[in-house]
Amino acid sequence: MSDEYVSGPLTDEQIKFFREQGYVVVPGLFSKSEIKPITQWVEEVEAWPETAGKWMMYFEQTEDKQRLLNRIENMLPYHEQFNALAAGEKMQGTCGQLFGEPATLFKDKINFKKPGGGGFESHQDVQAGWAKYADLHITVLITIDKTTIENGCLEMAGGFHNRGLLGDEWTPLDDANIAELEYEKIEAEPGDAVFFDSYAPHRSEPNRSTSPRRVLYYTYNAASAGDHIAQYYADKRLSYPPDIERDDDKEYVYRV
Ligand SMILES: O=C(O)CCC(=O)C(=O)O
Ligand SMILES: [Fe+2]
Repeated sequence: MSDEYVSGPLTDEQIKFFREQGYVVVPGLFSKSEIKPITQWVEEVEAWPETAGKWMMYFEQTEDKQRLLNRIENMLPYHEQFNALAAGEKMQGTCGQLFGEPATLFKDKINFKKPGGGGFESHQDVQAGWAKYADLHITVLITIDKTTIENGCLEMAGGFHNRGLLGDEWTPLDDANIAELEYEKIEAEPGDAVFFDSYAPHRSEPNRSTSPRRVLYYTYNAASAGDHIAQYYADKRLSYPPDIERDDDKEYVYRV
C-alpha cells in the first residue's frame, strides 16, 4: 500500500477494523436527505423494461410461483446519476482509501430482495470467478431500506479474509470448508454503508417481511489492477445472461 493515497472519509479506527475483520460498517455515509434521491433512482431503474443487450435484470421464482425481480446489474451506462455516484468520493474515494491507491469500478448491482425473496448461502465474492480480473476487490453496500433480521440483512464473518479461498470457486461455503465462522447480523438504516473485502465470508436469510430489502452494491478493484468492467459484463452475459437473453432450452443455475 502506498502512503501517499490516504485521504478519504474513513477514520483510522475504521480502516483498522477493516484490515482486521475484512469489513467495516459506516453508519450514515449518506444522510437521510442524500439517500432520498438515490432511492428514487432505484425506483426508476426498477421500472425499466427488460431489454436484451443493456442493463441486466435477473428474476427469481418464489415457492408460490411468483416471478420477482431479484437483481439489476450494469445500470451505470444508462443512468447518469448512478454513474456519478459510483465515481464519487464516498464510494470510489473510500475504496481508494482502503486500497491505498485510486480505485476503479468493477461492477454495479442492486439487490431487491422483495418479500418472499431468497437469501444467499455463505460465500466469498471471489468464489464467483473474480480472481481472473484482479487479486482483490472491495464492495460497498449502500442501504436503501432499513435492513433487519426479519428482512434478511447482510451477515458478515469477520477475521477470515486473509486466508485465501476457503472453498471452491462457484460453490457456497459449508461446514466441510470451515466450521468456525461466526456471523455479525448487520441491521442498518437507510444511508448506512458496509465496505467488504472479496475474501470476507458473508451470507443472508430470505426476506420474511412484507416490504422489500433493497441495497446497492458497487465493487471496485485497485486502479493498478486494470479496468475490467466491460470484460466482466461481456463474460457474464455469456456465462449467466439476464433472463431476457436466455435460450429457452438451456437451464441456468445461480451458484454464488
Ligand atoms: O444482498 C445480500 O443479501 C447478499 C448478496 C451477496 O452476497 C451477493 O450478491 O454476492
Ligand atoms: Fe456476496
